[in-house]
Amino acid sequence: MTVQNSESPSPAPPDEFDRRLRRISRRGFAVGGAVALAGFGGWRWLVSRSEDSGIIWPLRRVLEFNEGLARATFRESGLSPTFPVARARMPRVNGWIGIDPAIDAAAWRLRVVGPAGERSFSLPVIKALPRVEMTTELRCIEGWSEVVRWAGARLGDLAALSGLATRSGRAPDQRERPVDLFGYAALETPGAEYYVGLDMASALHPQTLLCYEMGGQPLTPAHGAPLRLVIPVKYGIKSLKQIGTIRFTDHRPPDYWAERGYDWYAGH
Ligand SMILES: Nc1nc2c(c(=O)[nH]1)N[C@H]1C(S)=C(S)[C@@H](COP(=O)(O)O)O[C@H]1N2
Ligand SMILES: [Mo]
Repeated sequence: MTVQNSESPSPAPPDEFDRRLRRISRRGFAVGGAVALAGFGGWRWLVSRSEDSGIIWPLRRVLEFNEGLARATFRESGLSPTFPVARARMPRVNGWIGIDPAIDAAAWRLRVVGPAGERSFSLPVIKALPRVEMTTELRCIEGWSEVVRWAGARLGDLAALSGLATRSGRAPDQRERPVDLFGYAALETPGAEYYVGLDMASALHPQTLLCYEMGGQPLTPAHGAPLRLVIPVKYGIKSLKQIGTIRFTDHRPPDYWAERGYDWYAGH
């Protein structure tokens, strides 16, 4: 997995110089992120937040989430296998449930809902989150699989930015504050015709992406534009295309294919 704009876990405890460098690069990301968000109307909201250790708090939460992730994936255990980019193909279009092929990406918003309230995010704001590229296998329960090159933002980073995935509103940290997390994430298409439920650990997995590119190209509506999920630790049924809403909840969400006899968890 190629991870850009984010720190990778380092095996040795960092010395003071290293620590300073990390602090600087964090600020660099925070400023870059703020500038990118500002261009898309998020600036007023951002600057109205109080600052926490010099960094505007919504961005600090994303950084906190990445720190938690670096600790949790220290040994890189539990990662889905990745492949050389040259192995990647475009998969067939599989499943049109809930998809509007004529969706207006500029008017589209991702709705994020939690017990504390809701917020919506435009595509440029999601693209301003740290970009993650990975080449993983899409496995369909129908028996076929394809190696696919993806790019997007981590669902965990969006969860952190929204402040809606935890009781406290802080960044999710599965190791340090597990009881702070809600139990599940529920995703659905804009008209709610297709819907999937995820346990929170899988939703926050570092390879679970809100994907806006496949095969090095912008996502097409058939593959779920403007934004789809890709969750390589699960079968393809969970990789919901054309996301409308993400809801964080303590109640196990309904799931389209689980209601039709497939395993709710759908891990492989
Ligand atoms: N909205 C929506 N998302 C969906 C589906 C669907 O029917 N509707 N099918 C799922 C299934 S079964 C698979 S295997 C993958 C296929 O993704 P692809 O069309 O990009 O190959 O999308 C998943 N996401
Ligand atoms: Mo599938």
